[in-house]
Amino acid sequence: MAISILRAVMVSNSHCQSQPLIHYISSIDENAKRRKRVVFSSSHSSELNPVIRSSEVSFSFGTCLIPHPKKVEKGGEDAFFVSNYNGGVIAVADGVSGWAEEDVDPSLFPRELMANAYNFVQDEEVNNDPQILIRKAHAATFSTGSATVIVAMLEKNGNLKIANVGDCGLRVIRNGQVIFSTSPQEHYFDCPYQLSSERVGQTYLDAMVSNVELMEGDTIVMGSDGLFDNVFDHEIALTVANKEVSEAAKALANLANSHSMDSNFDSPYSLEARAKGFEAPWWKKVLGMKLTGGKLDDITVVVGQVVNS
Ligand SMILES: [Mn+2]
Repeated sequence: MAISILRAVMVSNSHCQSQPLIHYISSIDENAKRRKRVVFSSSHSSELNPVIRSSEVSFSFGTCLIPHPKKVEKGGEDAFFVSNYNGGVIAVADGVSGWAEEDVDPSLFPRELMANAYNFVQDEEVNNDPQILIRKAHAATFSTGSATVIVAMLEKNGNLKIANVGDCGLRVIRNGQVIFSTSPQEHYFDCPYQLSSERVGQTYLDAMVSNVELMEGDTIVMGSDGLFDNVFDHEIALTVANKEVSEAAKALANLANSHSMDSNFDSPYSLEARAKGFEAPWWKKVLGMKLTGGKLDDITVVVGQVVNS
């Protein structure tokens, strides 16, 4: 992030690579999770009349990460994890690329942050609160750098808790429509709120916190700005429709990747750039063209479908 490149770059490597740098899936027994919880009524404790409680839900996940074409070898500067803890926990962090100018590898901070967050998922003090998870993960991170971060934790009753610092994002899709969207936080164009190793950065207290009641069949899409700067919400809803989660994640990342390299595509990023007063390069203006194009970036996509567990 934080590099406002609006140009087309031809690269041959546009297929999805599933090489997340921090990518954990906890080893909860899937069979145990899938069993319906059956309880017996207290007044008539008869095994012939079990009372089936309203069912519990959890996420089924698909993920895809496509690094920036110039950062393929190192795997890019996004990091993420998914965990099956409780109803499911997902998080994405995006390293601020400006650190490269200070001879700091921008991928170190987000990777350590995600590794720490993963380790704190079951922490008693965290207690299913994504904002506290961000606090503890940030406090335990000693790499130099900074990152935007989003964390979402699903409870088995369907309550999704989200905490977001910066311009990663999350969408909830129900019946083909985006019914919930996080909003990006930024200081100014291309400079998002960010957790940092330095005092100037933001903290968990700056996180935007949201709660959404999810239902079986809902789909959530979490991603870095590389997704949301290149793909509109209506495209996200259309792309995930009727797809299995890993196919949906791959299709979204591929769509973001192709838009990011298309100098004629009027992307969410170019719309925002124009709204903030940025203009097209002189040669485009001479031709009567406006500022367009996708944004080259690391692209991380996590798709979660709410299923009965
Ligand atoms: Mn980014």
